[in-house]
Amino acid sequence: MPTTTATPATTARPASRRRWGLRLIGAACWLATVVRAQAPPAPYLRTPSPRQLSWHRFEYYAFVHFGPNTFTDEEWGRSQSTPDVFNPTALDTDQWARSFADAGMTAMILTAKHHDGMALWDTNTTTYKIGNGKWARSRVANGLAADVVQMAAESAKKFGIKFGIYLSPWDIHRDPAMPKGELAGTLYDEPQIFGDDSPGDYNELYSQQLTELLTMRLSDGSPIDVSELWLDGNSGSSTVQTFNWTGFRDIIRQHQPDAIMWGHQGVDARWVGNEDGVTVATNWHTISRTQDQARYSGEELQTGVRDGAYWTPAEADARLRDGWFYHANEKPKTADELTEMYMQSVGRSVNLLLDVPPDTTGQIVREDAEALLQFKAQRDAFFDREILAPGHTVNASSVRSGDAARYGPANALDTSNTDTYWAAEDGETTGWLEVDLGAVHTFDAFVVQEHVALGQRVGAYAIDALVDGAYRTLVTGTSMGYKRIDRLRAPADASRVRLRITQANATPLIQSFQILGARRDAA
Ligand code: FUL
Repeated sequence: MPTTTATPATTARPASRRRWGLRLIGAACWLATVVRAQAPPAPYLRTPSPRQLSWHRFEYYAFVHFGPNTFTDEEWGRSQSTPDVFNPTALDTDQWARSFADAGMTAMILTAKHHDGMALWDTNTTTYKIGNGKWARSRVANGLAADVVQMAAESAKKFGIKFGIYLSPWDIHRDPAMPKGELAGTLYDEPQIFGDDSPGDYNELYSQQLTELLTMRLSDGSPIDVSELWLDGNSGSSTVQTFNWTGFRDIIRQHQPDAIMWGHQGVDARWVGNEDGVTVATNWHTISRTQDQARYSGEELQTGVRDGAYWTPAEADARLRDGWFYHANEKPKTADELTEMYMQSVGRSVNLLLDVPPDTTGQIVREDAEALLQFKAQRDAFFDREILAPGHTVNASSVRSGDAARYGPANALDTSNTDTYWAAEDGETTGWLEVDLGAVHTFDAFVVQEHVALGQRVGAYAIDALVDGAYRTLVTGTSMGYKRIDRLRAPADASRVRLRITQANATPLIQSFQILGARRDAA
């Protein structure tokens, strides 16, 4: 092999040029380090869309089941009543919205159409709408509003809460398997197109209903703002109808791009698998099936799928009373019962949708509004005991790039900022942060949050307290996710507390860590 001889130009490179070369390489390395530290950690697998991220923060909101069933004292009316049945004596949607806002709820979702098919808004898709009933006709004749969906949307806006719509895909009114003898020969005897796949089929009707609702204008001319579409997966019929979920999603995206599409398993949020407002201890925000695929069981929906293919977090729907619609013989749950429900839904990273049904007057009854307020008082008293403050001394096993300002553990104590978090060094999947409380404190609960904007990573964590000179484990948890509330069976006393991430599939990013209890010196 011929040997190569260095050319004079290379060997005779002046020393100053070599120095400059070295300096340049050094500067490039420094710049690379700075750039790496400046760039946030890479997202881990699935992450929430911006609409899902803001929906996670809604946490707790109201379901409003209102319609013909309210007046017939049923849960599943069989589409046998004419719209005259809808006759609230003192409808007040402002009272609904005010009650929910006062109760600390962030939104309300109204049944624009339940399974019976009667529309609560002024639709062109069917004669089976409250607008054709005596109540609405008399209101309109007197210059009063009679479109309940529009009225409720306006009230939500007025009281600063979000507004969502339940539009039942299963529509008994159009279902040939559900006889409607009472309506035969009336204006409401409409074609039975549910389960038909010919042109003009039910998917078209449903799409039109969605379009009408999502493009509705409020009475001041402003467009309706819809935060969530609840596309119930239930049916009590033998008729098989294949829903055009993709088409429905496209309509929702086109008209209300920020709205969450809720269904059995998606698109944006999934059912939690039961109607009790609770989930199991391990609950992942991801699953691996779409709305078009075979249905997961209730148990599977509760748990979700770790590292699943889609970010489809769970929402737990539940009732304040026994039924979804108002029945005079039922009682609301107590504040204690609601707190338990909340801890097993919101406290396990799942949103809580609590049904509060108006009665036949068209208002939320006083005992329900009071139950909600008592529950709020209990919740506020529980959370309003935050011991940690940004000033506390906090250390961590490691900090990403050693950049304490951007990624240090003090970020986790600043609960007001949802953009900052403690990040362990890249590549580390376990680690701890330890807080020095400065003095012995008594505490009984913790709140921890992952920075889910960059994915769900943590699979196991523990919380320890320094008792008599040694660390004792008080809490062990699994999936962390958006928010976990851990309560102790008995209060603990300690001056140092440690959060340990014992398993994660990627470097943990902890958005917040709170300790709840009583300051001993203040007690
Ligand atoms: C279920 C329905 O069948 C109930 O009537 C209620 O609307 C509940 C929220 O969803 O699937």
